[in-house]
Amino acid sequence: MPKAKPGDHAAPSPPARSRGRLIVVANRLPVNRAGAGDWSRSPGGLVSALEPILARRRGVWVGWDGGTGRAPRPFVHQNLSIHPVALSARDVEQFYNGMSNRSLWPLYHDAIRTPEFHRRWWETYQDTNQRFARAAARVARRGDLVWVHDYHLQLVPRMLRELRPDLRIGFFLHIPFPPEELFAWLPWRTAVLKGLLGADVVAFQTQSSAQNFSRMARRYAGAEGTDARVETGPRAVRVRALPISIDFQEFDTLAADPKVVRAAKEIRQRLGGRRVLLSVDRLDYTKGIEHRLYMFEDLLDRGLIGVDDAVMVQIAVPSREVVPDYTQTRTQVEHSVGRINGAHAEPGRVAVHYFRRSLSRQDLAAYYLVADVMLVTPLRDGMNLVAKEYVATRRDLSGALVLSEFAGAARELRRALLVNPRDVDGFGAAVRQALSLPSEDARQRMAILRMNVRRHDVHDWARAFLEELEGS
Ligand code: GDG
Repeated sequence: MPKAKPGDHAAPSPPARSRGRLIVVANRLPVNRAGAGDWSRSPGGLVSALEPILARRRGVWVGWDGGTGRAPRPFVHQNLSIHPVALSARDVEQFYNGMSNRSLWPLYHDAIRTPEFHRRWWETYQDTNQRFARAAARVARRGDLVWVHDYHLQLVPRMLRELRPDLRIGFFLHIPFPPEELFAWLPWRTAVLKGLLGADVVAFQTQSSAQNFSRMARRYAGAEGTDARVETGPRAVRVRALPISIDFQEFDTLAADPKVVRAAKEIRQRLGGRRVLLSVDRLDYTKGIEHRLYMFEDLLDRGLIGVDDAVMVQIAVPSREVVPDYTQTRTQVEHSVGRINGAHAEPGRVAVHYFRRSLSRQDLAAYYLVADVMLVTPLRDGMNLVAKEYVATRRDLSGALVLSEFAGAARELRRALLVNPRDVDGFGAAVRQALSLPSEDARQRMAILRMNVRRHDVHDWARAFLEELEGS
């Protein structure tokens, strides 16, 4: 299948005024309530990815405000038109925590935890998707482009097309699309495929996700065609692999900010000048935090690493805490950290620093600067922006990235030290190699990694997607 490379789409864009608006439909709004009637931009993968594009194009965002009361009336926040969709407590339970995060999320991530399927969750998923589709149909004007995001809203493209056949509709899945062995489990697989096939363009993080989708569409939804173009009746749907990226410039600039540099120096001193192994993840079972701790513990137990030389810093951002698998993961992680420190810490020298909190963007960049080795080792991940952010902050070309083969990012960041996080020996060996990489080798690797991310930044990604959509 021809892979659309974001870098191939560098042609000058037509002036903004000649185009319609861009309507983003996503589960969450890009703003959080910061007090009575006050809103602030919220951090997170999708928001950081789309912010720069929406700033350059008249943008509308349709999404949930995170509450369970009546939805606030539409409003404008920093030039972005916000259209909140209301969810009831029952919707949050069944559509969000249930169908989205206990059925689809684990199923699409290799069934690392067993997905549960309940008809009542599915019914609420359909109703809620219908509500998002209606909201988008109300807001959209003729000529606007609609860009629907992620696994929560897979039925929206078809529902929206039924309401508004005049619109161009695109869909991007941020998480992996699973192979048949897993996708076939889904009791509502045909409905999900037909939902997605309502779009003009359906795009994924990787080639294999795109292929999985096309195959499933042919097998279970009566579609015909190739991997790159599937036809349902008279309509053709473009299927693409368009890996998401970051705002390289933002992180590159942040890394040179004197405040960030000062903060990094202070963190390094506080860590006792030891070599730093860093990880930053949502506290999610897909991120492989337990496997990583196990690998580190194994190196300590075998005396291959000592607390005088190295320290591991795990920043874990609280996530989906009402879902039982997440509570369990947290307990396991905290148990492991306690066990490792119990066995290996010395006065003034812990083996693992564990921070369960979210950091400001500046502090995050400061930690990236401190990290001699960055460990990004999910068991399965659509892309993983943290890996790209780390690379973007390494202006002096120092540092090493240890990256899981199971992150979408591994397809592009080939010069990272790639590992299978379940292979404790291989993983440990890669970490030791990262700690002792000759500086010229490390610099060459980092230079190439930085070039990859600089060339394929979030602007290229969005431009590539919108060009596909406009040309469809
Ligand atoms: C999904 C897919 C895909 C993290 N900690 C803090 C913080 N972050 C920011 C990071 C990064 C984002 O959150 C996390 O993005 P990831 O890509 O790592 O992961 P998911 O949340 O699982 O996102 C994933 C992504 O969608 C985009 O398509 O890559 O595969 O699972 O930007 O910097 N930000 C701040 N403080 C923190 O403590 N401010």
